[in-house]
Amino acid sequence: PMTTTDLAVGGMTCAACVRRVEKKLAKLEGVTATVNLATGRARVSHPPHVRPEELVATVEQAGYTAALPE
Ligand code: 9UX
Repeated sequence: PMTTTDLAVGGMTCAACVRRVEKKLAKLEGVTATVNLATGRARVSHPPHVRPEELVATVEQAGYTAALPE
């Protein structure tokens, strides 16, 4: 059973940014992500043991900002 977490991602300005974020998240075991450039949101499917804070840190390591939306 997967968990879905949405992230607010900042600093993306083009389609290549979107792919960078998606690919960085997909390096985590069992994680897939779809990023919406227009809304600045990433919808992430992941195993329950992958914590949202790890997803945030991963996006930040790709050079973008990330936060858990209100
Ligand atoms: Mo194009 Mo997105 O240079 O950083 S990849 S703006």
